[in-house]
Amino acid sequence: MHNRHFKELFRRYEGNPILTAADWTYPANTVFNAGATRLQDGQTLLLVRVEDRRGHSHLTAARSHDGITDWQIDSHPTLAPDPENYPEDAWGIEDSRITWIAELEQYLITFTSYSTSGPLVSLAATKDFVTFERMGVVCAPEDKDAAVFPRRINGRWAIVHRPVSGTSANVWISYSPDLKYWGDSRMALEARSGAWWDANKIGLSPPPLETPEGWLFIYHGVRTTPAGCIYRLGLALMDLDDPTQLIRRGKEWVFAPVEPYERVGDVGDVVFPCGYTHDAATGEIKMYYGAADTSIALATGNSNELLDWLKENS
Ligand code: M1P
Repeated sequence: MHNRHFKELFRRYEGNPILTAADWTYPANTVFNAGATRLQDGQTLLLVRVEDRRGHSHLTAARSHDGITDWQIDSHPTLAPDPENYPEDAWGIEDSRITWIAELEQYLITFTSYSTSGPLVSLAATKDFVTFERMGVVCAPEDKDAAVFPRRINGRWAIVHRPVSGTSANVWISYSPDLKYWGDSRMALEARSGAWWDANKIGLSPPPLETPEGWLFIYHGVRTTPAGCIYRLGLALMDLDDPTQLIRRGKEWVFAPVEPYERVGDVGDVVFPCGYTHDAATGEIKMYYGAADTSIALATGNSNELLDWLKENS
C-alpha cells in the first residue's frame, strides 16, 4: 500500500509490468532482472533473464525505441549458458549488469554463472549484443550482484561484487590492471543488523552511477521475516577516488514491493533492478526491475533528487 507521508523517489509506469513471459517469442517460465543500457542508435536494450521450465536461466535481448513499449525481442537466447566450454554455467546464467566502457569502446557484462559449487561472477564483452567474448570467472563462489565501473579508478579497473560468508553478505570492491586478475579486495558497504530493513544481506542492484558528488549506489536489502524475505532498495554515495569510502547512506528504503505484480509471483515481495538508463542532461533515470522474479517493470526517478534525498536522510 502507498503511504502519502513518504516522498516517492521512483514513480512506477502505469502500464507495468512492461514485459512478461507472455510477450516472449519462445517458451519461457518467467522473464525478470534485466541489465539495461542505451545503445548508440538511441534504442534501449534490456538483457533479460529468462527462466525456462527446468529452472535454468539464460539472457535474451529486448530492444525498444522509447524504452517503454514495442519491445523487439530476440527469437533465441542472445547469451546462452555454455557448460561445455564454461563448466561454471552448469545450472544457467542470471542477472546481468551492463557497463559501457568508453575507453574500450565496448560493453562489459557481468552475470551470475550458477555453478555446481554455487553462484559466481562471470564477465563478457560485446560491441553489438550479437557476438560476445567470454572473459571467464572474475569472482569465485559464492559471489554475485557484480558490476564493472565505467572507467578506471586511479589507473585500475574496479568491480563491485557481493561475496557471501556464513549468514553475512556485504558489498565489496576489487581492482584489476587488466580485467583478468582481480584483487586488493575491500568491503565497501556493510549490511546492517537486527531490525533494519537491510540487515545481514545486501547487494548492488544496477551498476554504479557516476555523479559530481560521488558514485551513486542503488542497492537491495533483504529483510528476513517469518513469512519470507522482502527485497527493498536503498541508496548510498561512495567516494569518486576511492569507492570503498562511504560518503552518505540512506537510513530508510526508497523503493519496496507494494503493487500486486511485485508482491505476488514465483518469489513474492521482490523488486530487483539490474539496470537503468540515465539522461545526463536532465538526470532522468529509467530503472528496470524484476518484479516478484516473474516480470519486468519500470520506474522513473531523477539522479539529482536522489542525491538531494541522501543529503537530508543519511
Ligand atoms: O529471489 C530474489 C532474488 O534472489 C537472489 O538475489 P540475492 O542473492 O542478491 O539476494 C537472486 O537469485 C535474484 O536473481 C533474485 O531475484
